[in-house]
Amino acid sequence: MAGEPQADCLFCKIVAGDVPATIVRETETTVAFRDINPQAPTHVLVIPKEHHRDAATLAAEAPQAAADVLREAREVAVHDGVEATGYRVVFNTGSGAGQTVFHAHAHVLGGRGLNWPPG
Ligand code: IU
Repeated sequence: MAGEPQADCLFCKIVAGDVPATIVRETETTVAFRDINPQAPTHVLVIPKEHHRDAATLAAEAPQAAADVLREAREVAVHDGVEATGYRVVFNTGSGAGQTVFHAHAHVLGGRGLNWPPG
């Protein structure tokens, strides 16, 4: 069923507390934790607690949770003090775009200059 935890999903295990992560913020519907391989001084992943494979599926199946993730992205930027200077929110969607973990997540990147277009 849509949103149910998946036994083989790393991020579902982080939500359950079965895999450790450096948690930045947690709400009723989301968890934000530091990326294990940071690409910027602030690199935090915001995930819905429910399992949805990518941002497109999340938006279609659980639009309120998608909104919660976006709101939390901003809260993370405030928490890390990067909101004023600017930050980037990225949803890699599909393997061709670089998605490697198939539980929807927003990357929140900040704390350094960010180029455009991205690589
Ligand atoms: P992607 O958009 O699916 O490529 O992002 C997955 C991210 O998850 C990537 O930046 C990894 O460094 C990160 N990550 C993590 O934080 N902890 C882990 O145990 C694993 C991946 I595996």
